[in-house]
Order: sequence, then structure tokens, then C-alpha cells
Amino acid sequence: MSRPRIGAAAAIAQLDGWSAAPDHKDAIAKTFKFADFNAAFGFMTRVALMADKLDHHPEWFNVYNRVEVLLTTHDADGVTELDVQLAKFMDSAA
Ligand code: H2B
Repeated sequence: MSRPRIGAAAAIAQLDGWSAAPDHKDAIAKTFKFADFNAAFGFMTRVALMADKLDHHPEWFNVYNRVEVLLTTHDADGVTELDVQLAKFMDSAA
């Protein structure tokens, strides 16, 4: 089931601390900082389980306590409500 593209600007308007990803056609990005690696990886684990449940997966990069996230919907070639849904879950899990 594919979702219509809403675009990064419409997504960002509904979110806190997310911005348009630089060097990407249509994606949203946020950097999360945690106390240490244990907290960062705990966050990633909770998000990974939800992402798989949604069949919607983040692009992300972790170094120690920092998790850089990029969300976009590959099937739609841009940002959809699924990205907003996963972004909101990430904010609640952080
Ligand atoms: N994740 C993201 N971010 N975008 C997608 O379009 C997507 C996905 N598609 N996870 C899913 C998996 C698709 O590849 C499978 C076949 O449903």
C-alpha cells in the first residue's frame, strides 16, 4: 500500500525539531543525543521494533550517544504521513 507524498515542509510543520534533510530531494532529518551509548542503542532498539511493525524503516547513523536520523518513503520518492508517524514515535521514545 503506497501513501501519497506530502513533502518535507508539510511534515516539519507537524513536528518538533525536525528539518528538511540537506543534500536530499525530499526527506526530514533530526539528530538525537542521549546520555551514553546504552541509552542511544535502547532508543534505536525500540524504534527498530516499531519500524518493522509499520514496515517503514529509517536511514540512520549512530556514533556513541548520537543518532542521526533521515526519514523518507522510498516507494513514494519523498515524505509521506508514514514518515510523520515514525518521527512522532521517535520523539516519544527519545
Ligand atoms: N521504508 C521506507 N522508509 N520507505 C519505503 O518505501 C519502505 C520502507 N518500503 N520499508 C518497504 C520497507 C518496502 O520495501 C517493503 C517491500 O514493503
